[in-house]
Amino acid sequence: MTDYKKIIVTGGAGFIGSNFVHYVYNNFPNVQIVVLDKLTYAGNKANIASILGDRVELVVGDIADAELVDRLAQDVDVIVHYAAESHNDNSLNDPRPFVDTNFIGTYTLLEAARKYDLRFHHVSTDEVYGDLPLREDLPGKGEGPGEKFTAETPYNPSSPYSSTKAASDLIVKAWVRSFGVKATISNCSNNYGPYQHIEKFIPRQITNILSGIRPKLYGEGKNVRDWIHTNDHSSGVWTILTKGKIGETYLIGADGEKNNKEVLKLILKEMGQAPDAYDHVTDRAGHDLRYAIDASKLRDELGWKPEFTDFEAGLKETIAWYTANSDWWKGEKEAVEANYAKIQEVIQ
Ligand code: NAD
Ligand code: TDX
Repeated sequence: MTDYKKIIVTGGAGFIGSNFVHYVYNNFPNVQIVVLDKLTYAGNKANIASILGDRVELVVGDIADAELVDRLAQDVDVIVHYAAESHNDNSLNDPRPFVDTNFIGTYTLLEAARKYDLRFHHVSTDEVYGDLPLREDLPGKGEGPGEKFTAETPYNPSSPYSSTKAASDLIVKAWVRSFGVKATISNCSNNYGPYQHIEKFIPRQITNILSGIRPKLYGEGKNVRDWIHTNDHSSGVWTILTKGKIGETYLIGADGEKNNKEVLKLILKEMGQAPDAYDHVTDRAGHDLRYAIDASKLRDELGWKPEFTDFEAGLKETIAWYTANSDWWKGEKEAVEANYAKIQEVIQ
């Protein structure tokens, strides 16, 4: 249980943030939630519409708006910070919003946490560590020392997105050390589940198939991502918020490594498509090869464990969700694909 009475969740109308808001709403009936979200192209009021009311309030605004943040911070105990510009491909086209939101926005929230002595949790990504070699190229086949990310792995981000997230992690650490802000950080691997924007890999391919468009695989599809269901990310963040040690970084992951081609083949199979019914397209610039999380610190020290570890079952449910909720994504599909068409060429 927790003594927290009122929490701000930034980015709580986005994919992972809204799943966290539902998680807290469903599991902790005494907690009031203020969602602070700018409702960018990635934010959607519909993600939390069913629970808005007495316990959940949506404030539409920018985390870099110091006056607004100061006002909201005055009567809460906690800021859980999810808001970000989150898509690597967008960061390659136009990095500026990533600096404004991920860096300046985080700074603005930290200053409010400092002023009002709030508990602060910063939601970050494994991409701050750069990438790892493929398992087959490593002496311990991916399980040896240093062959997964840990909290000790040096920062080495590749993209404007991941570098601005790395920068935000670093100022959180500095605000803990210099000003005594009561902060923790989590770095999580790739999430999947309902409400994920259709620009991202899994929902893009599902909604392509539902729209009669061939799925698009970058390069040869050998890049590995370490998939975790977004509900497990939520329980990990809550565990850190309630049991984590101030100043510590915890990595969140559920041992879900798969290469992109494997994931796409599972989607094609589940959706009754031929195994080769997809296109290879131009690879992402600077495309990270492999991410893999060693979550033993969170498991061993705080007793967390993931529950939704059957990836195929989770993927099936996710496909069913996008199939049943076409109203949620259909209006945006054409624009998302037109945007991709500008940067990706079919190479087969
Ligand atoms: P998302 O793009 O789906 O949602 C981001 C949300 O933040 C949106 O609701 C958007 O409106 C809001 N937002 C953006 N700029 C804002 C601003 N200036 N002020 C207020 N709100 C703003 O992102 P997501 O995939 O849900 O990621 C959420 C967080 O989790 C991010 O910090 C991301 O770095 C981190 N993360 C994501 C993953 C992943 O797999 N998607 C993995 C690890 C960590
Ligand atoms: O159409 C596609 N085809 C494809 O092959 C897209 C959109 C992606 N890909 C590849 C690129 C990646 O190797 O799939 C993989 C996953 O791509 P994204 O969904 O764009 O995720 P990624 O770049 O791995 O970053 C995600 O995980 C870490 C989130 O978007 C980040 O916010 C998070 O920090």
